[in-house]
Amino acid sequence: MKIRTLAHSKSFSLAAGVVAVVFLSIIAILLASHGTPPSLTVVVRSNVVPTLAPHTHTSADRVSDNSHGLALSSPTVEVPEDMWVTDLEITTENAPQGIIHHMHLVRMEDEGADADAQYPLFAYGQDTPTTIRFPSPTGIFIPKGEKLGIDAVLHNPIPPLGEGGVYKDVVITITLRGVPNGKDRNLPVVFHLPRVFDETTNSGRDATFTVPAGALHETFWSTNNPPDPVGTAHTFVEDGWIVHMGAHSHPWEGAERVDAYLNGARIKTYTSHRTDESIPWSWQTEGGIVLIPVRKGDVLTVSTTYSNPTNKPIVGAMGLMGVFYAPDPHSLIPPPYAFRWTFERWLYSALELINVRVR
Ligand SMILES: [Cu+2]
Repeated sequence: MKIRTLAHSKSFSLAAGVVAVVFLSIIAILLASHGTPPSLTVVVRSNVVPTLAPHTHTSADRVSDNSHGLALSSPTVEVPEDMWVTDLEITTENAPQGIIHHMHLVRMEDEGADADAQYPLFAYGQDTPTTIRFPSPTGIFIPKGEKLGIDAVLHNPIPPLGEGGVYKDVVITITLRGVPNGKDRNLPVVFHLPRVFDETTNSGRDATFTVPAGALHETFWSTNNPPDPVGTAHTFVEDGWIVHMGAHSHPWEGAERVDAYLNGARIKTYTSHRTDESIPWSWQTEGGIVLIPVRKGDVLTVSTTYSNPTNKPIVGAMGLMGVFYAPDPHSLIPPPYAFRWTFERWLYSALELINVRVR
């Protein structure tokens, strides 16, 4: 009995040792894949808004209308060295976060350029998370000397639609944290913003559409008509990964969901909820890291679903999907990713075959 126990405990301690080694290896791999801590920081601060006043907002108003939204830009910030942005953070000074309707980080090609004309490197929406982190080995690559700026619209309707206070000296900021060249980031992400909008009433930069009176779970679609200057739908020109997604809609105007589709098959759904039930305007739409393999020629579209129980149309509804895409999975990233890409692509193709086309 004694001997058996001894033998048992020996094999047990050997097994425990093996388990411990495997466990520690997994931890080490997870830590390694988490990436080098950020060592570079660039902060872009908006111009100061001396007084942000509240206003009344109805279903007949758009955020982009004069006296509703307040357009805001920033002084230009020059990036001092090549930088791989690993995470982003949006903050507000002297006002609650909810006063930002949207904020774009843009390239200012020339001093004094019209920021609104630039395609954003990143877009934040009122209901989207205030921080973003990119999975290693991806990041936003910004070369030394790049000039960055903010292109934002503040919106401060009175409750229950928004905060509606009077705020002095309001500033909004975006903080970029990252690492220099030669660290563990080598796969640059590109931002796309497929969106739903009504081509008969606007160009897509405004990106609004009308929800008819009495609409019940009505779905509105992005178009897929080339040319595609503002990304109403996106056709991928290379194999790659979608590595991060998030959505913006107007749950306070009856938005129920935003869906993304690859070649017509739904790949992602975002819904909104209040972060604080006692605060009617505290809407949050979750977003985050995803790993969705895409193939050259795949088409990404978006839809959003609204209900409008009132007898008046809602003219400023929105539905957008922010997507970070990393091209070329084979030559730049480590073999396990390439293998996974091939496997998951095969899986997606199989799923597409059996999926009921939704469009
Ligand atoms: Cu909006």
